Amino acid sequence: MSTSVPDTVSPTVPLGGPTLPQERRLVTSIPGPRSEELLARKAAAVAAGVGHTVPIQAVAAGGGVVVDADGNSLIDLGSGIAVTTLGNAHPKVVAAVQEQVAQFTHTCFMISPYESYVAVAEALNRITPGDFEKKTALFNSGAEAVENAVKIARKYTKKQAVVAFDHGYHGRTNLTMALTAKNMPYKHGFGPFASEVYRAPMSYPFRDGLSGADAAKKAISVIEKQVGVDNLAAVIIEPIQGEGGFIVPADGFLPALVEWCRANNVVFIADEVQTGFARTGAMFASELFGIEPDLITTAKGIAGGLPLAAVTGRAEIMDASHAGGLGGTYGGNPIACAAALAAIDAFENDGLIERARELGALLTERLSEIQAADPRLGDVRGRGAMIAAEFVDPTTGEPDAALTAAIAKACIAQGVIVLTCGTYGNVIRFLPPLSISDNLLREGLDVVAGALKAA
Ligand code: PLZ
Repeated sequence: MSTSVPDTVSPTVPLGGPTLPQERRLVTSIPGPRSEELLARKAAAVAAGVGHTVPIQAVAAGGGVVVDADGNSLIDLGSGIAVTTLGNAHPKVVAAVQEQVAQFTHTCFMISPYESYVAVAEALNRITPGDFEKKTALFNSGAEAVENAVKIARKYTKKQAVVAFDHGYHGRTNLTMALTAKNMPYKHGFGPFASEVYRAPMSYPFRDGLSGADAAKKAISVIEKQVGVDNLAAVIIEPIQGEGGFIVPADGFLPALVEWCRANNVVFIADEVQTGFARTGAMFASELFGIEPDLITTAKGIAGGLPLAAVTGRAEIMDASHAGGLGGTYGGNPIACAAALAAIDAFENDGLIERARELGALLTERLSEIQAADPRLGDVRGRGAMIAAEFVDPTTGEPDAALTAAIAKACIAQGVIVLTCGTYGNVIRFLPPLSISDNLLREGLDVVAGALKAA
């Protein structure tokens, strides 16, 4: 079943959802006057540290577009950083939220439990990889899920150290800043960071040229020599790194790490906050590498845009905490849970995994064409609707962050939302909503190709 939205042009701009005209439409320059007005208010009222990539005032979004207050319609190739995988204001999510919000908005699950939280836990236990008994706990953000996965792993193993990887990203709270590799903008000046966090080398085939087995050997040697298995509670890794540059590890790297963890009483945590829920052409990216993590952290795509996050994993590990040891006021909020149940229903039943693969094929084919004609595009990689282009100086292979920034800026000015990423800032990542039409995606990629040529 295809979930692509027809490229219909309707004369009106409804309040949101997939009935928006599916077109790139620029009626002012970006930002237009109404967006400028909001950005001036933002500068005066919002803390300077909170940045923005696209200088618009968003008023509606759906299908494959974001519409601004000036009437511009931008092609969305970012999904609000891999969140609106289903499509913005997806009708199933809208209906579920509307029904729940009129029933009750909050009781606190730790005070008076309700059914939807339990149903989300049951669904996650069922759809995450691994045919073993699982349990789930719900939280509010990806970072909070990661924090709790580490707490749980420490409690279970009675050990303290945690290993994260070069180029890894796990959040902006104190522990997750420590786990995150990149200094600017995430960590600079915000220390001291949490202790007992160590870093191992990642498999990065485009830059290290190592096989998965050799890269794993190198990482394991660093861990054994610098941390020691008797101190190590958990290894945490994104199966495909997100913020770090959509780095896909070489075949065999992840299975070797999982096997080593299992042999050494180390909890293997897959951070699937960015890769989860059909994004990579599988329900979870772990499946693409044939691994069954002990714990999986999820967020972003889980609830169609509402804030929700989860830790799911082996029951004996998840149950290691004393009663009352896990929780939070809002974790598993009933509105977010209603949205998640609707979203998971769509992920399972509306052909979205298939759609992610189709979009991945389209992205890869077009970007490979561009690469064949222009050696500044050094690498095209990713899976499903999570594809990246890494830009380099063709003579030295050095990362070209300036070129990357210029392309992204030109795309946004022409009404195409693209996001950059990568430790070296030289990667453009494509994370379209799965509700985008083929034609809109093609048009967006044409704009990217033009921007590269002009840069
Ligand atoms: N783990 C793998 O990708 C969030 C960060 C955007 P939160 N990635 C987007 C930014 O600049 O802050 C992310 C992730 C992975 C954890 C997180 C953290 O998720 O919901 O942002 O806390």
